[in-house]
Amino acid sequence: MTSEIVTTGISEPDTQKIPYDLKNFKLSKILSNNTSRKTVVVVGSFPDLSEDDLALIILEKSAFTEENVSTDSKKSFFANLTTVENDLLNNIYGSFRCFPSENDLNGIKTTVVYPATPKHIQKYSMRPKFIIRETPELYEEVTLPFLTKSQFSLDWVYNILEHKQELERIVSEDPDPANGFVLVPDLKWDGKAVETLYLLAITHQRNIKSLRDLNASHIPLLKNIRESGIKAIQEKYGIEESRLRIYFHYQPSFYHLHIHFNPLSNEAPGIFCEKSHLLDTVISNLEMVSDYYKKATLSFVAYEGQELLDIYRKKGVISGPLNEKNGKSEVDEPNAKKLKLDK
Ligand code: G7M
Repeated sequence: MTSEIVTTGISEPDTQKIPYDLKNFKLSKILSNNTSRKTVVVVGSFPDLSEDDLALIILEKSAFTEENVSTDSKKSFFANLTTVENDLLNNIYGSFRCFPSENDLNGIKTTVVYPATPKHIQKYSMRPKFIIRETPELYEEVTLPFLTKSQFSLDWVYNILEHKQELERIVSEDPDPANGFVLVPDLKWDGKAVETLYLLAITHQRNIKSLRDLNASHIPLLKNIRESGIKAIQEKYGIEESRLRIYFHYQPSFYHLHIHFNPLSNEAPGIFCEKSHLLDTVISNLEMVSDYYKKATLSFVAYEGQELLDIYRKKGVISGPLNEKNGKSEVDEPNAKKLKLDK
């Protein structure tokens, strides 16, 4: 197997011009506000750019790094306290609101999708969830035709593979067309605290949509991603193999094969058992039965309002009323002009 690992730097600020000014954002709706994850998702617009295009913004308070609390570091919380407000003092207990001056301690990870499609907005809205037990027949009859006609654009994936975007963030790359992949930080990771490290391995092969398409011929690819990914992470971030969670999502949001890497310390969204499939288990299943994922019933989660859920409801697989908005196809258009938002 030809395998070439190139380790480059990450988390250098991107020097591209930002096409919108966050200060001009006008809020239309809060889609979700997760107090334990300290994340809020809002939708609105940049009226200076367009009245019609919608912007989806995810704000997330950053996790602490060890440096943030090290009293040896000039960047630490303790070295940078400007204001300490006293909330309560009672016996041995004290509660304060502290305001550090250092930017690193106050950064808010901000993810923007602009223009956002109705599908993006639906993805981040809080809705009831349902489990769908997808047999191989249901995959062929229902899921596959649906995802073929209606899926998120893969342009961002091809931009990474073709070195058009995120080049400076690449952690390692194996250019082999059959077994190669690119390892990059996930959009969700701020590139700072290794405790919340989140990398994605994206295959150079473009014809594997998801776990469902895997068979024994892909074992060398999967083992290469496993071994080379672990090696690169160990070298660059000092995280041992035994501390890594390496897995697929089913259903994924993007139908080009990719594998998630994060340390166990990162309780990343989507690691719950109805969504994630450990790479080791997938390899082992394929070693035992070469077409395991063609034969298996795979359960996945669908959300209220998702067109796929309604298609399954029409089939009688899931009960519940159909969503009126889903009478028509859920198209991945570049703007969301038709979307009506309640204020
Ligand atoms: O659920 P699924 O397995 O499809 O996960 C896709 C992952 O891709 C998510 O964890 C996203 O945060 C990540 N992602 C999505 N986009 C649009 C980008 C992107 O443009 N760059 C990077 N590096 N990751 C992305």
